[in-house]
Amino acid sequence: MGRGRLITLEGIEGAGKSTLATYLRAQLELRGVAVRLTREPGGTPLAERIRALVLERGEEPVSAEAETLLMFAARRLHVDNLIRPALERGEWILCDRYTDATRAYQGGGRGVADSLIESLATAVHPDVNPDLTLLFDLPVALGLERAAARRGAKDRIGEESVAFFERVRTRYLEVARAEPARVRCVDASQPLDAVKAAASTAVMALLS
Ligand code: T5A
Repeated sequence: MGRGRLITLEGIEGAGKSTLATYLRAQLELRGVAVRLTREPGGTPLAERIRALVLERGEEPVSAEAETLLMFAARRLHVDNLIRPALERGEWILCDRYTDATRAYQGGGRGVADSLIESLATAVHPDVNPDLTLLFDLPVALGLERAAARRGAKDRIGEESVAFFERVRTRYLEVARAEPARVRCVDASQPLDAVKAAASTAVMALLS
């Protein structure tokens, strides 16, 4: 059995990642692929506890660097205990956010140095990088509107300013431009059926 595939889904809040992850899992399963749906921060019991810590609104300040380290601590648990073993069993992983989210949110949004993020990425997952990343891109106002319509209280990062999410979106697009072979940009402002078709085409290409 060959190694599985790691597919990551990225974008600002409300871009449609969770909706598309569920859809793509069903499409792959129809084709007989063993698929695991997971998310970051989180994906394992301990990493989910870090998620709760990093997203909760508490009294104690969380610096951008501390936030970055917590994201990578959760990621290492996720890679060691879920992602790498599943890939080695030949399973495909659909992961709702991965290191590009740290590049976009902590790097673009908060101004954490690229050198810190890239050295942590190399240390934490030198051998586990996405085969394909789907970047669901849409205007910030539309993403925030969709996210607000869907969910209740915002978490600590979700309550950031429009300017913050503009920086996040810009950084995501920079990552896509820098790595066109890995990152497929999907226009997420389209009707859902069109987004599903574009995402599905990109993922199914990995089967051939
Ligand atoms: N974070 C995470 C970091 O800062 N650094 C990191 O390294 C990592 C890994 C948690 C937070 O953590 C931060 C980023 C986040 O702030 P999260 O749990 O992924 O991230 O939370 P959100 O991105 O906030 O998740 P959302 O649920 O808001 O966004 P999704 O999953 O992109 O959107 P989804 O699928 O839930 O869709 C939202 C709504 O829009 C509709 C859906 O039906 C749903 O109602 N929708 C559409 N409607 C019309 N047309 C379309 N094309 C649509 N697509 C979706």
